[in-house]
Amino acid sequence: VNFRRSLCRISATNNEEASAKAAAANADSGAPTIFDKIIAKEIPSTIVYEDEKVLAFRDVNPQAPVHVLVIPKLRDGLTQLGKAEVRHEQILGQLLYAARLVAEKEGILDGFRVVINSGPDACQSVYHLHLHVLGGRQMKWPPG
Ligand code: TR5
Repeated sequence: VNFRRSLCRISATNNEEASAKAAAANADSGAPTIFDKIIAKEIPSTIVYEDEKVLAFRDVNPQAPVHVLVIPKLRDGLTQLGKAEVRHEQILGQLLYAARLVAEKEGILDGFRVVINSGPDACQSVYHLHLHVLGGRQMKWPPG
């Protein structure tokens, strides 16, 4: 797992010690994350879509011309998709539908990708469930 995790890019640092610390800090501890501060608007973000349950904002490190994160405003224990429970069914559907609204707003309905990284082997770095909506360029398959 550690070997695989080292393939995940952790922030912009290539300092090993800092990377190890960042990885430890980013483990799924259930602690509040940076996204709580974005939801509370204590940290600025570029909001693309918002409703009662869902917030969508631009990723700070975009991997495509359009790269938007769609998150539940209430995390409710949903730190990662791998921990979803039946009570989360409704919000999971709402997030996916919001991803489609974002794609329409961003003009990428001709082709876009929705990605959820769940857990360390998938390089999840923020433990508040989020969908990545990516588009605006030709996407490749298979993903890395
Ligand atoms: O790696 P996973 O799937 O967990 O995705 C987390 C995403 O959050 C990455 O694509 C990051 O670029 C993104 N991210 C991290 C921060 C951040 C952000 N997007 C917008 N604004 C952000 N702020 C203010 N702070 C971050 N640490």
